[in-house]
Amino acid sequence: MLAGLAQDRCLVMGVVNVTPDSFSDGGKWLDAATAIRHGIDLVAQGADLVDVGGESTRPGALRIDAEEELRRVLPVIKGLVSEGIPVSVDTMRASTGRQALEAGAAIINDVSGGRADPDMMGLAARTGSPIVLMHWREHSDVMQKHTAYDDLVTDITTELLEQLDAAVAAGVDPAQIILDPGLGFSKTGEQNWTVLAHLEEFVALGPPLLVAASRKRFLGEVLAGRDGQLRPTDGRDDATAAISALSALAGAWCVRVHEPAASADAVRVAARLAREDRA
Ligand code: PMM
Repeated sequence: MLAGLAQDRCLVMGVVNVTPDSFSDGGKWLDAATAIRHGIDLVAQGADLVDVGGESTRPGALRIDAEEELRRVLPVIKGLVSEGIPVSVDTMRASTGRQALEAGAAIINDVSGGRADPDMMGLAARTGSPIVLMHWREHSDVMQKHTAYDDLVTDITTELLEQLDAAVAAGVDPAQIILDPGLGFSKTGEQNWTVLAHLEEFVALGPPLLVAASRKRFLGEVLAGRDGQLRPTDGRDDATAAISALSALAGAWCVRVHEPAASADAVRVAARLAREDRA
């Protein structure tokens, strides 16, 4: 059992972005009290845990400094932990991760998979904290210039396993590692669909798999109107829930979503269906 969370079905992680500029909810939860209330609401909607992040990673985003990141996330993590809510901290910085763990966070969610901060793997090793290692090539300001692959699924797998090997070499317990193919990070819209079509291969690597498609641009593209306009972010939650059902059926450990209600139902449907003998 990872981070004390049940594993009889795919889990649902709700998102609280304490940022002014995240692509779908930037600025909505910037004040700590509002962010805490939102996290509590996500759990009421069916989230099993809440992911708290202070640094936007949308394509083109610039980095903020460590003090500002900490100022944004720490009160929110403390507030949610005091409500008994399992929290993950979405950070690429070991210093932020350390303080978040001290404040009671249960999981480190590092979108750089340990590549951005050389101290991150050591932190996970020392604390025994579960850690999400996402497939990542470059920081958000330039990541979309790094979408060339010889063979998409093979290359992502190879690079993810390099990150996993680095973690284990640094002393991280393999049982505490979660992998994530990193939808939208150094990937084009088309490439995201290819990744989703091969989820079972990522599940077969062994570690629990996190899938985070929620509201991303490639969903806006597939839902575009006749005029070619992308479906706005707040109209992408039904498609997100569809991806949650498909991810759960493919064996994902967890889906990361902004609106948990429909995904919480979707993962239960998938779990029930998975129990049927399809021979
Ligand atoms: N995507 C975003 C943020 N954090 N974490 C993981 N593990 N995987 C992701 O794909 C991921 C993430 C960007 O989306 P947001 O701005 O809506 O939070």
